[in-house]
Amino acid sequence: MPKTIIVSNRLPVKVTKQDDAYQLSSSEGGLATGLGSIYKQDDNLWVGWPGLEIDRHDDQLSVTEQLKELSLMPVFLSQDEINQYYEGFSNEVLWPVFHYYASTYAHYAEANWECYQRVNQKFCDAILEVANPGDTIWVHDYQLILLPKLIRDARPDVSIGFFQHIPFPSDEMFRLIPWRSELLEGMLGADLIGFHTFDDVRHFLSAVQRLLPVQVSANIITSGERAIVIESFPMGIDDKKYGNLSQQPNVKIEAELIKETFKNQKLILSIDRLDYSKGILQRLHALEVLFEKHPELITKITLYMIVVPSRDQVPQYKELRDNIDKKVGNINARYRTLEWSPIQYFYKSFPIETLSALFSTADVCLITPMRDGMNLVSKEYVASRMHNDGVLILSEMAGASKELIDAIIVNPSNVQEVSRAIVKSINMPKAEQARRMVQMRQNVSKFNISHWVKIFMDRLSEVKQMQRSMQTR
Ligand code: GDG
Repeated sequence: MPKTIIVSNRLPVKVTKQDDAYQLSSSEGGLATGLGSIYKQDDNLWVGWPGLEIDRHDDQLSVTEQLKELSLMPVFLSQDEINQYYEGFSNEVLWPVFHYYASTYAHYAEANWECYQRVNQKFCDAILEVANPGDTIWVHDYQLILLPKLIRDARPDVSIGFFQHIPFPSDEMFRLIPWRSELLEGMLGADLIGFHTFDDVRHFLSAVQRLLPVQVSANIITSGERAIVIESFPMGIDDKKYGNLSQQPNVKIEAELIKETFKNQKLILSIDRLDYSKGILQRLHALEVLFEKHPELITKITLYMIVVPSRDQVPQYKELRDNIDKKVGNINARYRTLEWSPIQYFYKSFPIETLSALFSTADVCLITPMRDGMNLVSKEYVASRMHNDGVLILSEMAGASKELIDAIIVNPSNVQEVSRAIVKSINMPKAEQARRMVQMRQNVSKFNISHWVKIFMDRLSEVKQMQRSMQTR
């Protein structure tokens, strides 16, 4: 029976080493939950890096056995490979260029590109050990852009889907990359290529048209004998999980505590990974503008800002972290009173129950990335608002803004506009909050993660059938 293989850089598992033994616990992020209905069935499996360096052959064998029980198959990477393929190329070329930070952060090093190619080949070799003709392979994200072509060249008779979770930039930005054609050719090994938004699709099609000798007609690219379909599939979340979490007794107790602590204020929540694309400094600037223009709001609002640690050994990220520390310090020092601080800033991650308590308590959720493929936090806030209240302020640069059109949509660079949006949201009448939230909740619940997985997989099999019928004509 044909099987489905999911491939991503990281496996949906947390591997830790205690004494000399490796412990596994499955990490149920949104993607893992959505794809659980697929990779845990029959002979299906998920291929990826287990998340830490395991260099002894015996340890690799024992971890492989343990992972097999969970339908997971590891690709082991050395520290050098992680440094060059993951940090050096994926995060210092693809991430900055795809988020429009080419001139500030992109670092084009030939050695990292070579390693990126080698590691993509390593993933391909692992897949070829298990893939048979007729199987379906769904490759995820920018770390594995070359993989669809590598698999296609070795096994022309499989179905390959590729989904990119981060934006695809305008071709003016993309074509700066020295290895731009190889990257596009890599993706075109897939039968179906998906992005979060129609804008990403549009940018990808113009880059292909401009850089490769292929034919592009509407959203179909013809390359030799093959037709490749490019479409948008906005990713959803497990909405019921967030609704249910907010009703759990322990979460309700935590929510009550938060309410009590901030009882005389409007609580504004923001949650991001530490990244320059998330617009954290610009958001803080908007808060400064707000206090300058509206001194009456001093002591009346609190920004509860969670920044989840990420890559803070890398100089640019460390610098960003230092700048955030400094800016938060300045604002707090300038405006705080004995009983009140304008910003409650946390540089750490929290259990999902605490996030849920915050989501269900915050009067406003303020999400202002400079660029974001989708942004799932915005949808998690909406899914947690069981009483149809609360206001979402959302950057127009997040993919989610194309769906959550009842949010207050802002340009994150326009700090005046963001500060006005905060004033509007804290004064918004309950009836308007409800009208907007009901619409957004319907959207988040209808287009949830199961729906996303289903439409991508259904479309992939339709595309494959279309290709087969073209070949038999
Ligand atoms: C990439 C793209 C795209 C955050 N803090 C904690 C925590 N989180 C969870 C959130 C959310 C996830 O992490 C973050 O997802 P985002 O979508 O916001 O952002 P990226 O990590 O940059 O993800 C993005 C996504 O892929 C999917 O395609 O939307 O655009 O950049 O689920 O809740 N979870 C816990 N503690 C925390 O402190 N437990």
